[in-house]
Amino acid sequence: MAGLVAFSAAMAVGSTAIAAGAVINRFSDPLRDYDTTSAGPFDSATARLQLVGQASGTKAVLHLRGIDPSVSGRTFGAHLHNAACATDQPLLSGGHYNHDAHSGAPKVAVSDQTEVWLDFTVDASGAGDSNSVVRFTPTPGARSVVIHAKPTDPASGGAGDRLACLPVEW
Ligand SMILES: [Cu+2]
Repeated sequence: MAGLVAFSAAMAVGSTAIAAGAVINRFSDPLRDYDTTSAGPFDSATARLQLVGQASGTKAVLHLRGIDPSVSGRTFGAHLHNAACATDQPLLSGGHYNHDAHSGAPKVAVSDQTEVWLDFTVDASGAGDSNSVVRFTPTPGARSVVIHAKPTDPASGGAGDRLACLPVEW
């Protein structure tokens, strides 16, 4: 752990000044439904995403409410995606936000440290919460938190069909 702390401190030296614990951005809105022709568990759900600056990167915190409790106990994939969120347009959100790709790294790895993965499990009240800590600050843009039908496969980052999204832009 001591090594990890030292590494974090070293990383912070070269990064832009974002005060540790400062909320970079907070987004709260009803989810946009990707399939308005059929009923789904997220049709009445709302979501809130907070991005909090930390010494070595960002903590992303996701809260969902109003999910159909019939899916209680199920885990759904959720990720920060590159592009905008709009009703009935599941492909508009593009691929996953991957910081290797955004920073021009020679090799783009797929993991919960290069991307923002926010899988959550629905409780009996229809709520779901998750958070993720990454060692980067996502670059600004009009982006989406996309909710998927399945948990995230840690090898591929895939999580099945896109069900709904939360628009986020900073
Ligand atoms: Cu995704």
